Amino acid sequence: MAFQNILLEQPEPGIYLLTISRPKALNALNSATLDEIAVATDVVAEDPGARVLLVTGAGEKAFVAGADITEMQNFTPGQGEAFSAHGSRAFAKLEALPLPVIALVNGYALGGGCELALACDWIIASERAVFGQPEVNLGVCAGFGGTQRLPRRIGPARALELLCTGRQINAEEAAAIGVANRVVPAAGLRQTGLDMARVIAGMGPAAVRYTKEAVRRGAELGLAAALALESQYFGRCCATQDQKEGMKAFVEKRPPRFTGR
Ligand code: DAK
Repeated sequence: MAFQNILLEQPEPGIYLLTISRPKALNALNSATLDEIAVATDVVAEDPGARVLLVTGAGEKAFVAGADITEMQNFTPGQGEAFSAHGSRAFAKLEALPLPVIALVNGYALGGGCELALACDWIIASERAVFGQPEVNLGVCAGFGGTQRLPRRIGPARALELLCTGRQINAEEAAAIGVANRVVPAAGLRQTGLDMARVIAGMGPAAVRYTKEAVRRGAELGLAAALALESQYFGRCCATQDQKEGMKAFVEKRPPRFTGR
């Protein structure tokens, strides 16, 4: 598929790599890029063989340096709200994919870039990564989910500090407060992502899918309802051939051969 602002590749069976690529603007997200992210997400969603999606930025400097400031500068209130909703829809699609979505943050992840990373299930940061929500310095609040996903990830007090000061943090601090899961050398970022994706792609696909759904949907519920949901998904896993195969393989002391059925 021909995209202008992103690349969608399949480096290995079941593993997709989405790269935001607008080098002249440090991969900033304009409307066209948001549309392409949504289309690429649909492509992954429609592939029954898809197991993991990795999301990264092209080049050495930026993951995504934010929403496109040149596009936003003369927005009317109506255009601003529509743009925010546009980004939120694209990111919600990504978040709702029935497979793990991992952000490989290779450089600046500011504003909408930080929000894109937060819409992914977890983040691996290169040691050169910089995270921040500098929107208040541009006279706007975060508009692609930052006021909601950042506090859910790191708690309201830490999130409010970053959102209200616009302070940028390095990879080490991002990992210490739970924005990123881990920090790796810049040269090893892609390989770390691929290695992790390969591990996940080797697991029972339905088990991984229900795990994500249980965590995501459960977070919206009270504990009792969330535990009931988990039991339901556990039961559904027991309807798969892969559950029989996984447990038989354990008993027979051999690696499982999952088929996705
Ligand atoms: N948008 C457009 N162009 C950008 C950009 C951005 N976010 N970030 C960088 N660029 C462009 C620069 O203008 C420059 O273009 P030329 O001058 O070469 O034509 C080129 O990328 C290289 O950038 P620099 O020359 O500035 O590179 P430096 O190494 O000196 O600095 C930097 C790198 C990342 C520190 C700096 O570029 C920077 O501060 N960029 C802006 C970061 C930022 O503020 N990001 C947050 C954007 S605001 C909402 C909807 C959405 C949002 C909010 C509300 N509603 C509708 C309510 C989201 C907002 C944001 O994300």
